[in-house]
Amino acid sequence: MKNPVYLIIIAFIAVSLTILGILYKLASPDLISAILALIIVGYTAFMFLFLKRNPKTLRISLLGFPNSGKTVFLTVLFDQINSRRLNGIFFSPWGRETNEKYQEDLLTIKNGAWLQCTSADSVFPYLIKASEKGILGRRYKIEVADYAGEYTKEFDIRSEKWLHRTEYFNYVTQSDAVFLSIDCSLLKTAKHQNKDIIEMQTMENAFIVALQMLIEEKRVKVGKKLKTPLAIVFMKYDLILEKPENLELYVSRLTDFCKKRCKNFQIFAVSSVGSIKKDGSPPKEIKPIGIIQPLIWTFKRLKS
Ligand SMILES: Nc1nc2c(ncn2[C@@H]2O[C@H](COP(=O)(O)OP(=O)(O)OP(=O)(O)O)[C@@H](O)[C@H]2O)c(=O)[nH]1
Ligand SMILES: [Mg+2]
Repeated sequence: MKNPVYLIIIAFIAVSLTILGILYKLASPDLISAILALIIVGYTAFMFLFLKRNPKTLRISLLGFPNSGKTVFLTVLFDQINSRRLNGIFFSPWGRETNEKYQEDLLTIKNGAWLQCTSADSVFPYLIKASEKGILGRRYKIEVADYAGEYTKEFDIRSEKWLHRTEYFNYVTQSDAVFLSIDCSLLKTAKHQNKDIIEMQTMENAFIVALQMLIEEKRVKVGKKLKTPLAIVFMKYDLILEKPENLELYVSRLTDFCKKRCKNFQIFAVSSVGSIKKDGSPPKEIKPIGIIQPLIWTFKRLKS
């Protein structure tokens, strides 16, 4: 029992029961009832403060092939949610490491350069603090780890890493919500270029396998749907002139699977930076499109 709060609760109950035992012998029933009421009030107030102080942890896994835009997405997302009240919830990045990491990366992008691809041995856990309004409001700690896109190979049947049950596998199958990141630049060329058509199919297959594993791990019964919120996030939406509602047609096998097997499923079109420069570098001024919506939608479902 590592948490001292539990020890305090047990000690509190033990002392209360001892006092009650003594009083039972010495005092009148009215006095005992009054003391019992006081103990219950004290215990409730303590539990209330305990729940408020200890945030509930929610884990969102962000899956996406290399170069699909995950790290840029997290960087700009953290800048956008910083100290903002959205739908009655106060969001902010949590802790020094998270703040330093996203601010450093944001500066790189603002200075006109993209980020280096995430290396396979450097997983970074981005943390968000979310606090509900009001005296009964709870606090949440939301974790989104940024793994290198290379890891998605664990869900690619043609890869030698197929179903290697590493920590990434656990990260995906034990998460409370899932974001699937799809690169719109592939959609743009997929109609014409064989290489991109193959990459799209590989990606769809890998995502379907990952979802099957999640469904298995969450022990979803036959005929029932997965409750875990699932957001398909089309990244780099600035590159494509499609209506958001048409995007799912590019990955219809994946979206058909999600409609059939997932209860909470939504598609989002996101551009982390807005229109980029002609030479492919980040814009002078970052103007994200739809970047906070996946988080707000997911958080709402996780709370309910
Ligand atoms: N047009 C456009 N391009 C973007 C955007 N975000 C990222 N990119 C491009 O996508 C590239 C990859 O972005 P990252 O965020 O580093 O990709 P990643 O998914 O983290 O990749 P790995 O770390 O290799 O898994 C960037 O270098 C940019 O060229 C965006 O909002 N719009
Ligand atoms: Mg990355």
